[in-house]
Amino acid sequence: MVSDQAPEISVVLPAHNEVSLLGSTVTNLITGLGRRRLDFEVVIVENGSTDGTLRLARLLAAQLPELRVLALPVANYGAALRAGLASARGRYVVDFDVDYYELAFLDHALDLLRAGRTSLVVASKRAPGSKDRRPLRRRLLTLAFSSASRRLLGMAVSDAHGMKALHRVLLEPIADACVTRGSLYDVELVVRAERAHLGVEEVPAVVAERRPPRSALWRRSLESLVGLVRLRLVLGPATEGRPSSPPLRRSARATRPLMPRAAVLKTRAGAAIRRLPEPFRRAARSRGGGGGAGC
Ligand SMILES: Nc1nc2c(ncn2[C@@H]2O[C@H](COP(=O)(O)OP(=O)(O)O)[C@@H](O)[C@H]2O)c(=O)[nH]1
Ligand SMILES: [Mg+2]
Repeated sequence: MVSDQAPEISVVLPAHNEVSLLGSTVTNLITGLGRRRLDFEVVIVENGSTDGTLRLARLLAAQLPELRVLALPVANYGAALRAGLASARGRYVVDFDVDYYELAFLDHALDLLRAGRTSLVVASKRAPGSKDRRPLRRRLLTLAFSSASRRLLGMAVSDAHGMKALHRVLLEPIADACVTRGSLYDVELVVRAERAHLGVEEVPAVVAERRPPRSALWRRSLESLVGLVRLRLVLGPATEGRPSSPPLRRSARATRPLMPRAAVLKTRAGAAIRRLPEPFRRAARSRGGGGGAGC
């Protein structure tokens, strides 16, 4: 459902070289959100893609009024997320990855946010009740990174990377204060929110690998470690002259049945894929074309 006024929900979707997944992800999201009769917008924030992602995003946006596209010149995940949060108009903002999104998480997070129970909901791949179906080395990397974040920064959530939902106005000053760009933007956002006692709640996530990692794991580990040390210098330790985070809230996960792929393709958003130029249509078909994790 779309209106001229600010929507209740903005879904922010950073996208970099996502030509094979973007079409199906957008279709799933718009179909699933529409079926819930939510008032929403989806904001794709692209930067630095070399595979036609920006063109695809704009072609989709020309057909789907709920979809907006932002483009920045240089590839940078944190800068993209920051720009998406700044441009979001919704009362609540949900941050999904093109290859990792779950509308059951959105349902659950929305319940918590609307009830005023919390201002930031983080989906954790390590919380009790989560199902992490990624390969062992990816799980180990998440474990190591989360442990280092807790030790160095006093982070209370068990995993800060991935899906998040937040109360936009309450988190705006925190998002503005973050100095990190790149892949650790999420960690800084969560740690700052915890230290400001804004109310952070983690919920268990279900995650499977939809594609192999796009950068070598050793390189990613090294970058993450350097980033964490830098962040510790910026933020200081948790207990130095400031109260540490309040006790973390955890809640059980909500589940919803998936919508079959064929059903998604028959929707208005699915039709937008069928009208794309052939190379984009083929890419969407070869990587799942609709249905899947999100509805
Ligand atoms: N705009 C933008 N998005 C990015 C960038 N790097 C990653 N992303 C997006 O961030 C999300 C997570 O990236 P991904 O490569 O799957 O990282 P991983 O899940 O940590 O392996 C996806 O939606 C990507 O398209 C970037 O430099 N710019
Ligand atoms: Mg990913």
